[in-house]
Amino acid sequence: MKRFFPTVFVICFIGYIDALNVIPEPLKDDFFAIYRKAAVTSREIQAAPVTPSNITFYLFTKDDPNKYVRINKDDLQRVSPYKNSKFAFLIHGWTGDREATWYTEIKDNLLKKGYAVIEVDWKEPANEFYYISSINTYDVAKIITDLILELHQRQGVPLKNILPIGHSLGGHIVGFIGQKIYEHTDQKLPRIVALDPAGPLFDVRPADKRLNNTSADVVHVVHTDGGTFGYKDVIGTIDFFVNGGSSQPGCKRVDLADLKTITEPLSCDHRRAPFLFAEALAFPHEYVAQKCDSWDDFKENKCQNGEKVAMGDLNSRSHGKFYLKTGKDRPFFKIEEEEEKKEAEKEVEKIVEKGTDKAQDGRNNRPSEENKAKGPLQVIKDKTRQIIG
Ligand SMILES: *[C@@H]1O[C@H](CO)[C@@H](O)[C@H](O)[C@H]1NC(C)=O
Ligand SMILES: *[C@@H]1O[C@H](CO)[C@@H](O)[C@H](O)[C@H]1NC(C)=O
Ligand SMILES: *[C@@H]1O[C@H](CO)[C@@H](O)[C@H](O)[C@H]1NC(C)=O
Ligand SMILES: [Ca+2]
Repeated sequence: MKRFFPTVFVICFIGYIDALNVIPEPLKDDFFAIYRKAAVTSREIQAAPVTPSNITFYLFTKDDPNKYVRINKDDLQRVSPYKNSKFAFLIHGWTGDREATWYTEIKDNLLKKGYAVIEVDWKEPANEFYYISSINTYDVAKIITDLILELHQRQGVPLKNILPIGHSLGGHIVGFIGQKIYEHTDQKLPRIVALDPAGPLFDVRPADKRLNNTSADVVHVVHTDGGTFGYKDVIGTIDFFVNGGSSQPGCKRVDLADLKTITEPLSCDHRRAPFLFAEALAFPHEYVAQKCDSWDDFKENKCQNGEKVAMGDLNSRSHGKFYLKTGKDRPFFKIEEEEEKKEAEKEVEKIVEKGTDKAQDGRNNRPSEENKAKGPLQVIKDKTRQIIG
């Protein structure tokens, strides 16, 4: 694994490097810098080994949502009184730590559902250059798995009560945990949750070297930044593509040709995933997704009879691609009327364009400059007026 050095990627990223020179100063530490860091240092850096001392586990229970006890695989006595509850593990991503802002929110929502929650801090291995942290995920997963196996074998916690939830690189860690549990016990975890699992360097790995659809019985995936920092394609057994899965309302588009105009973190889309999931746990009825083949079909209401699943439903056994829309501010399930109207206008524009394409095929007539200037909504209104008199 450690030999799997990304020399190839370095060459591929030369193109990005030029673009990165224009990144504004405040963003230099952002996720995007992974490409440059990987390129400059791939031959100079030796990865430090990951040991159990690099990973800290904080146990929270319903008795006091604000108080934790630290546990480790050799000291699980504090867990005994809770051995009949479900256990969720929260696992952050690159450059993260236990202060990850989403931990508290998901933890509190899960405590209310009767879970005990273990916040995992793997900050040292997570704060290396990206490609090294991405390789560290495998060893981090091994150490977390060792603790889960102790919980299971010594404390009698059934594997069906274990729920790993990871964001970004943590999304692949939960996959490796599921696979390792299966290797050790011949049993699969019932569910793992990957929140915008990392794309860079993983999208070129074969399926057995990353999260995949056999990592657990249900591999529950939320996509928010596919193609940039997140994994773009279907990777689980149930994949939720929020707002299409690659860009989120209220986040600016990442435009490599025009990075100077960007003032917010480039990873806004990517960071949205755990907060959407937190809300989906608290308000399951506000996060109902629809099974559909594509975002375009979903937007054109072609899947209205399709199956519906709540994104926060931790018991669903459904398979496939699911789509839903959200708004741009918290709570994200609120979609402003203004946004809806814009969306609707865009849709109409498309339909009108398609219509004129068809018209061109048949009669070779182009949309008139006059109609273009009016805008699609007005054109439709005018046409309707003509028809109904
Ligand atoms: C893990 O901890 C050891 C000692 O505490 C340290 O030397 C090592 O660099 C750490 N590993 C990583 C990957 O940070
Ligand atoms: C998923 O990864 C595991 C572990 O590497 C591998 O055994 C399994 O075949 C992979 N599943 C798929 C569908 O590729
Ligand atoms: C996993 O994905 C592979 C292809 O990527 C597919 O052939 C297989 O049916 C999937 N298995 C499950 C359990 O979804
Ligand atoms: Ca994006």
